Amino acid sequence: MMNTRDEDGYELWLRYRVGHEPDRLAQYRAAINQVIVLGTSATADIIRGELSRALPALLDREVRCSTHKPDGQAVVVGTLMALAALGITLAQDQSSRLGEEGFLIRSQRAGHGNLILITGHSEVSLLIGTFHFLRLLQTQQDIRLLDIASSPRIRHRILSHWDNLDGSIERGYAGRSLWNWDELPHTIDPRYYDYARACASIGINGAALNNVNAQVESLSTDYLIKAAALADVLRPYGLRVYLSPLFSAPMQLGGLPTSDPRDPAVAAWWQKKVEEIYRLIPDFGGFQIKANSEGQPGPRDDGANHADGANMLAAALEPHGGLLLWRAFVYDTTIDADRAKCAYQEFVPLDGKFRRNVVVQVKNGPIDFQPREPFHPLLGAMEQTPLALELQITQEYLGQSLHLVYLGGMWKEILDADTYAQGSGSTVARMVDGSLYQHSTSSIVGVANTGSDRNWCGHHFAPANWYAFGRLAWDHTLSAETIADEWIRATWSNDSRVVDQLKAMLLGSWPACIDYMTPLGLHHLMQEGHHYGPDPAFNAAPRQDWNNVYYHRAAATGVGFDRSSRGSNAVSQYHSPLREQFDQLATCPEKFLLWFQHVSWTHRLSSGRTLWEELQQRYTGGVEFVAEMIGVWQSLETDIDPQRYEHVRQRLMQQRDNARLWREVCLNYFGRFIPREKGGAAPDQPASHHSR
Ligand code: GCV
Repeated sequence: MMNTRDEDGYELWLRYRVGHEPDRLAQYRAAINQVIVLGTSATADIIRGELSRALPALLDREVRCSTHKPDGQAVVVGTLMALAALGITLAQDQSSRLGEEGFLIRSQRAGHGNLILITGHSEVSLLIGTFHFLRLLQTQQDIRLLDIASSPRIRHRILSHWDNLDGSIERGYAGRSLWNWDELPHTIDPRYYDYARACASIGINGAALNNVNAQVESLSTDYLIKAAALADVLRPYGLRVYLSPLFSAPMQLGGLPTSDPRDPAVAAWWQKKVEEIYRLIPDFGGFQIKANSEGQPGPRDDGANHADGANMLAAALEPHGGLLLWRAFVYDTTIDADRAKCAYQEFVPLDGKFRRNVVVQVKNGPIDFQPREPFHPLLGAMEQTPLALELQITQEYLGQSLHLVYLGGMWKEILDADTYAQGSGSTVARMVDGSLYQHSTSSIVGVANTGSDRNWCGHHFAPANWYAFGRLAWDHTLSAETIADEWIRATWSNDSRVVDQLKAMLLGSWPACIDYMTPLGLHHLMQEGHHYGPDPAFNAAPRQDWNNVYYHRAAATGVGFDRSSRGSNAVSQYHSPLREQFDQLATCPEKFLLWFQHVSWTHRLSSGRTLWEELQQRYTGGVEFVAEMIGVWQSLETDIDPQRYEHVRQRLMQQRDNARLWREVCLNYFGRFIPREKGGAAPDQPASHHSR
């Protein structure tokens, strides 16, 4: 059947369309006659609004919504206390383990009917639970005997917006910033509410509003009032706001002669500033800060270290319950000539020296959000400091909003990676959720891919990554496949043929992107500046470690960065047995081969092919996958609404052309190092560059 109803993607995964299975529809209609939402708070109103929007659409009939006692088959949403006041107690009480945001969804017999109870300790937990219940309907689950208890595994689940105060977004590929700073605090764009809804639906509970490359004005009273207006919108949805301050603000904003964290006047300035923030935003989440990195000011400017800087800010936040997320994205190559080693060397000696409310925020890999990196060695190296995992949802190095690349698999690979910090089973996930070292706080941060584009993220498939981030932040044990399945059903269709085809596309898209960009452990081959498209020959940056030749080191002898014990010895920053595994050519996993080893072009890989042959095979395989995605997408034309279909089709064509360019430019370039008789390409004119 032709799907003609046009959609523009604005509704994201909250489209609420009737499913394809008639039996399920009958079941849902029987179970949901009435909806009762207890409570009068703003959050209770949001829940009422969401159910009144979703249920008639999903059930294709009206549903009574009230605050009265249930009669017959009803969904009842209320805190445990509110349910008790109505005489409803849970048959089995699991509430003690729920925490503040966890929820229960229970089928329970009461009086003349069957109830579905959605409950928890706080109203926000009810909102998250309500969205979960709606997800069950959106994904056509059996709801006859529900017994779900769910709590977040990670406490702080934050979207980080690299949004500038002038409305531009650093590494943003979906239009302008969502925050209209010029019009705040008076004009509240309705879109803020929809942003909050989308975040709450996947359990995100924090938004860092401004770029970590910070502008000092973000801490001025004018801007704090604007941030407070946003906080007021986000609060009933369970989201707190965070800000990224400029470390030298005491000088620029406060007129002090220094921002040395050891200077009492500097500490006092921050204390007053933080007090001002909490007067305006009583539930302010805290600061996320980039210091002494890529030109940002920091404590080292005054000869202090990262702990001095972090502790001074943390001390100001602590009385208010605020968190300090101190980024470990630092690479001062006077510390080590291998950029991948720098952060570890600066931070490991500081373990144990941070205040209780400091969290050190570590990117997933040691370089910078490349298509694939091994996990950052810091993630296995700090026992006494809670670590936040920073992931990048916006696809800076993965085709931005022009390529369809689902990142669920990448993030699972990182979360499931075993650091061996406390023997086997010491996964990154356990480090991040705090369970490995029994930390009482835990955090995960995703660099947002949202913007003012009508479809939020530029590409209609990019919200899959926003969604996956939220779902994994809530429960990192979910599989990339389960998350993809949910997102597809809610975003596109419940038709099993569509679901299967789209799932294969999503799950194959990240491996394909690695292959057509940076296979076998290659990294940092992109064009400078905008970071879109290939440029392996690039060697003109002001810093060595911004050059691509620094990373691949291609020569007649072979290719790859020797980080083994014979080279930079970055392998030593990993625990055994990884360190030994990565150290040897024979045992280094092929996916990280050229990350850790400089390998001869004629070296044979597990496929039986030489390295050079394998590289060609990988690049070609990646391109072929994109071509296949186009075929699959075209076969679904009648199942997808026309506007979204055409938009995605065009982007897939662009992705295919760009993937081909990556293959041509990279193989052409690397081929120059290989003698012709061994199959190398003739030295050739550089292939044309793609400008973004
Ligand atoms: C916000 C990379 C990006 C920068 C970004 C930086 C960071 O270098 O290219 O745009 O700056 O990472 O994470 O701080």
